[in-house]
Parts: sequence; C-alpha cells; structure tokens
Amino acid sequence: MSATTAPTYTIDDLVDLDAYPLHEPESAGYRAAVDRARRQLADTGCALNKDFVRPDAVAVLAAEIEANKPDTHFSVQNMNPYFHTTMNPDFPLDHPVNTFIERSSGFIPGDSWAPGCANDVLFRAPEVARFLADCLSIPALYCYADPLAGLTSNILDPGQQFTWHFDTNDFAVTVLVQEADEGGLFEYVPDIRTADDEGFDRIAAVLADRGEGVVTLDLRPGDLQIFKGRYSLHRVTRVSQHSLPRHAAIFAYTEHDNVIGRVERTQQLFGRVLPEHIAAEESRVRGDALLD
Ligand SMILES: O=C(O)CCC(=O)C(=O)O
Ligand SMILES: [Fe+2]
Repeated sequence: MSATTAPTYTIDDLVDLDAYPLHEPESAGYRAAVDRARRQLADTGCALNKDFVRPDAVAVLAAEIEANKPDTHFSVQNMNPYFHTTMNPDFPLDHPVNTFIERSSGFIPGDSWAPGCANDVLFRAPEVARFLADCLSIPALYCYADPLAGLTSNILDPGQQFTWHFDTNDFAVTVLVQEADEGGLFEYVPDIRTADDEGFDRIAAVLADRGEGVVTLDLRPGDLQIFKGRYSLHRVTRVSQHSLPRHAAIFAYTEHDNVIGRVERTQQLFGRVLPEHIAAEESRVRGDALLD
C-alpha cells in the first residue's frame, strides 16, 4: 500500500469479534448475541448491541465523520411526524398531521464516503448484514440502494434537535460515534402504530409532551442500535448550546434489493436529488397505505 493510498478496513478491524463473532455464525457466541437482540426487539422494538464497534475503530469512524462534515446538508424546518411541512385541511388543527415541530439537523450524504473507509466497510460488510437479518428474524437484508440515504451520518450541532417522526424504511441501524455531553438523547415509543392503525391519539399525546411509554435509550459511542422506526415514533432531543455535537453513523438496509428514496424526502434531507430518484419515483410500488 503506497503512502497516498487511503487505508481500507476489514470487519475484524472494526467489530469486537470476541463479543460479536460475526465470522462464526455457527458459534454459541453468535447465537447468544442474536438471541439477546431478538429478545430486545420483541420486548421494545429496539436492540442495543453494546460496544459492537472496537474503541479504536470508533475513533476512526469519528475522524471520517469529522473530515466529511463540511459536506453536511443542514436544514431547519417545522415538520409533522410524517416529514410533511404544510397544513392538511382534511384534519383538525390539533391533529398530529397538523402538528409541526422543529427539525434542525444535517446529514452527510452517501456519496461523501470514500469506498473502503471504515464507515463504508462497516455498512457494506456481508457479515454485518447477515447478523442484522438474523437479529430481525428475516431471510436477508440489503444495503439501501439509495445513493444519498444508504450510508449517512446524522449531525446534530449544539442547539439542534431531530423532532418526533417515523422512518420510511422498516429498520434503521445506527452506530453512535460521538455523543453530546448534554442533550442529544434518543427517545422512542415502541410500536405506537401498526400497518393498519395510525395510532393518532397516542401520537398526539407524545407530541404534546404527555405521552405514555416514552423510552430513553442508553446509547453510547460504539453501540450498534437496531431500530424498527417505521412503527415506533422517535426523536433525538435538543443538543445543548454548550455541548459537543452529536454524530451518528446511520446504516439503512431494506428487505428487498434495489430500494430507493422518494424525491420529496430526498430533497428535504439532502437538498438535492439524483437522476436515480426521479426514475424510481415513476415506477414506485408502495408496500402499505400509511401516510408516510
Ligand atoms: O441519529 C439518530 O440516532 C437517529 C436519527 C433518526 O431518527 C433518523 O435519522 O431518522
Ligand atoms: Fe428516524
């Protein structure tokens, strides 16, 4: 490797393979890790794989995010839990559809990462995808094919918050890389809606800060979080003005191959769309009838 070649990483550089033997899926250690995650997912819709990333690798992930941070697309908007920003006259004024709260955060887009960098290797490693699929009890997982939203980093600088929302993808996988020292907490309400019940009353209560069942996750740098964000309302609380920024690596996977994001959402989160997004919009087949 020449001095000018960027380092490339392998899974054993990045993951604590003693605690999470991803390379030995028949081992007792692997089964134990999968069983623990399955129990957590069944109980709360969220599996927390503590210290999944090796401490020295967390520092590499952090340095890559810091280096790519100038590419962050920051945006501030008042949005409802479905990422909409305009009133809908079909619903009452105090309805969740017409409740708009500040989201002020940024994303480093998928096309910022050098292939072979630590964030990219961790996201694309087949061992990681297999482990995640096993934890989720599904046959296989594919990297989200979206060129901007597949591998991202969610950036919350001091003063910023990511308000209550649902994800478009069924599962989200997050590695917290740098925690805020004040604020920036991940909060969620497990399974507040289902594919055929929007759960508007429960959601309205949470948005009004009198919700039931809000869980604050004990998420620390290096932890790998598996989260069912399509049905669980969630947010990142405001990072205090004097805090360190909060940086998380977000790995988006799908159950089907070749899934790509909506034009409107992509524009909202990344400030631009690519030709792939426009082409996909024309041939889209929806999996459910939820608002979004
Ligand atoms: O930064 C996080 O921990 C998750 C943020 C989030 O919910 C999202 O990006 O959809
Ligand atoms: Fe989310």
